[in-house]
Amino acid sequence: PAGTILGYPRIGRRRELKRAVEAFWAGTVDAATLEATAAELRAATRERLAALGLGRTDSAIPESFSYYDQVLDAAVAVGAVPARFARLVGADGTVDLAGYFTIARGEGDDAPLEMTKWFDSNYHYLVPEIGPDTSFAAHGERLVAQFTEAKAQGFVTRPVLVGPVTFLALAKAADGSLDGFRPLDRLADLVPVYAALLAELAAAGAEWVQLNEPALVSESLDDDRARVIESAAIAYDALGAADARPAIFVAAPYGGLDEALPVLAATPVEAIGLDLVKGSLPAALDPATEESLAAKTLVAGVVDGHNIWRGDLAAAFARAEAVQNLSGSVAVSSSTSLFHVPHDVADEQKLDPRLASWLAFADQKVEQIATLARGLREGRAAVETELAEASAALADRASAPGVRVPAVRERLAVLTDADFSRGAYDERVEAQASLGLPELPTTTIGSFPQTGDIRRARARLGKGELTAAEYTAAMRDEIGRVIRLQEDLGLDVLVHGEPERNDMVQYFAELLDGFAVTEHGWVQSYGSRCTRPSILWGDVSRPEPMTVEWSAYAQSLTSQHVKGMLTGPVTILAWSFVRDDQPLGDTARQVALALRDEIADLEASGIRIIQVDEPALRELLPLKLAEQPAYLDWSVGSFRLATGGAAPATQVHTHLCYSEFGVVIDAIRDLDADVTSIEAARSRMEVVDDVQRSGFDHGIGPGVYDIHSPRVPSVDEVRSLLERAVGAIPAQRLWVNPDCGLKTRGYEETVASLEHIIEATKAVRAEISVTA
Ligand code: THG
Ligand code: ZN
Repeated sequence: PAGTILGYPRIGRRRELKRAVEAFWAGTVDAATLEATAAELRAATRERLAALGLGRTDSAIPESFSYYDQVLDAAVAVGAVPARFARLVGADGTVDLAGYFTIARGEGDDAPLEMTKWFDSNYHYLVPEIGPDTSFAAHGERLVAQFTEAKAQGFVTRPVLVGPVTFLALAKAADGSLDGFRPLDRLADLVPVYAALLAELAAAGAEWVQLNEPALVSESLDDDRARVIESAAIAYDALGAADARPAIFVAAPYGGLDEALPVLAATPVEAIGLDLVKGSLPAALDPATEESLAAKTLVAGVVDGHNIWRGDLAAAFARAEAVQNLSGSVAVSSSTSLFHVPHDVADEQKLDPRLASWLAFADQKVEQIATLARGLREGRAAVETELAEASAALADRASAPGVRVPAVRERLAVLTDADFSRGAYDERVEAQASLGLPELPTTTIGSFPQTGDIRRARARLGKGELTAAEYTAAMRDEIGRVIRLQEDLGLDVLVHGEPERNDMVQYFAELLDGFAVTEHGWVQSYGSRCTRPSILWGDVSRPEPMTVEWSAYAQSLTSQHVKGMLTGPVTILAWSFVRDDQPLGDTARQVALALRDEIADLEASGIRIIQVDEPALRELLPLKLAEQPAYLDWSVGSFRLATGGAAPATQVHTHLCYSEFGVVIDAIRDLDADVTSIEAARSRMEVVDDVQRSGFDHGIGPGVYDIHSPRVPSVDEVRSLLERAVGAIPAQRLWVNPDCGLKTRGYEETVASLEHIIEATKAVRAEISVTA
């Protein structure tokens, strides 16, 4: 048995690809230079993976590079370029690098492909647009070139591509498609194109190809699950029957295949990848499935590709051994691609060595896989030392100071239902009347543009070029400017603008006990953008107030209300690497208690409105329906625990990003925030209908300005959005705000947009008072 991985980080150990791609966009390097940087990165990755124990010539190393996104790569490989970008397709049907990035990022009035979350991860992919007339044509040039490049380097690697079922299941119907059309309707047209791609790869000498089909584990797709599974049978029966092709490895990360396993097993594919971290081996298999699986290679995903823990290697070995009962041909693998984790723990010289010994980033995981594969080959005794070392690290972690803090645990143990409730909403509305807010109050989500000056000040603080006092003074200046600007604009509820925050999660992680931050632990979020998730390793508590000084300072500058701004427990978990040794709900409640104390301190300092953001609430929703109620229970519960101590007269706000609210609208209602702001500008207030239909009866601020684009909405545009909202939601409960924070925007468009929002609000207020 060999070891393999489903994929490897592609942005580079020091984000070399990000830098090169952004330089290409800026016009400071040409396409050939970018191609050369990318080729160097791929070459270095292959050498590194071989050095860590993957085979050089047995197709164990995946070609999982992407310049921007693997779903866009698949769209380009099958020629599915939206009509508005037809000009980017050359005479030979290919799209060059510049064109590829244009599809990803848009140009002029041509909007980019939409971006949305990749399964239950923090990665965002580009959504293909497929209509009844979308033409498909095989363009395997890049796949073939990378395989050939590897061969010249002395490797036989394994090309990787998003599979046809997942590609279509993740696509959206192109504009103009008839009602009821689904991209999966085009499966029969797409499969021959995949067959042609396989033929090109076989001709180049590829022995294996990996087709990623995570759609087969999800129960949360737009398409009916039975249809998705049936599509897999059709696609892989057809691809299996193609005469010139490499061996096919279908990988199914992010969960168990469950009822899709017998269907996939019945197709002629040569290998199936099982996620044995999120999923498990089926307890009982029908004889036909047993027989089919016995004839295939089973790729046992026993090393977690989605977290950074070294974990229980002996247990992973036992799981891999169990797979050997199903087939004589087993490979050991990661459960998912490793692109969800940073490169190498060894890069983290400032991390506490004890904590570092509990961790495994991508390179450590590859070593673990190589160890397990050797154990299967040579017997457990051959790897006993490595298994024992991992177990010892695990035991050390369990008993280390800070992992279990009695005072934190005692506080959790005595919580009662009353701690999760703020009392009747109507009574809170009455108590909050003293806030003296106008009808249709205007506000922003929290952050104002992070200027170069702000970022430079933070960088200089880090390098010791600014003292803490100088940094604080610079941030206070900025807060003063932002407060004055909002007063001049005529906003009703002000914010301090969050200049002091590098990131809405990392800021809190750096101030809470139980977290560690990394130096180089970047993971790709989308395109060239990365985040550096903090490591939540121990019991969480708050040594001292985190935001009070900034908020109180801002409040001291104005007679209007300034919102206190916190990040909610679910989002803090979702955007960190979270401990795996206790239920997420327990961890979330610890974070919630720290935030609860912060809210009490904000109240004591005179802050009357406090926003607790939960943009990731939808993001962590499990793919399996059976797991969703428990998730919603702990996630909503932790928000209620964080805010449950706020006085009735304190107005609690929350903010959620993304517009797919249908699914979680009940959960949003259960949060019981007094006011909820949500994205709506891009979905043209459709969300208002969702809100109305659900009977949501608290304050709501559907965003009237799409901050994801530099475009300034006109007064009329905002006014018509507001009129639509006023028609559906009583004016006493309606707030007016942009649809997200302004951090990534420039000042010019921010000011213009806010002016238009305020003018539109005045007009609508006048209309209401006339009709009233
Ligand atoms: N913070 C964290 N995680 C997140 C988001 C966040 N995950 C989901 C969502 N927001 C992802 N969105 C972004 C948006 C912008 C960037 C990254 C993810 C970004 N990153 C900078 C870059 O790559 O150049 C680096 C930022 C930095 O220097 O800290 O712009 O808001 N935790
Ligand atoms: Zn948002």
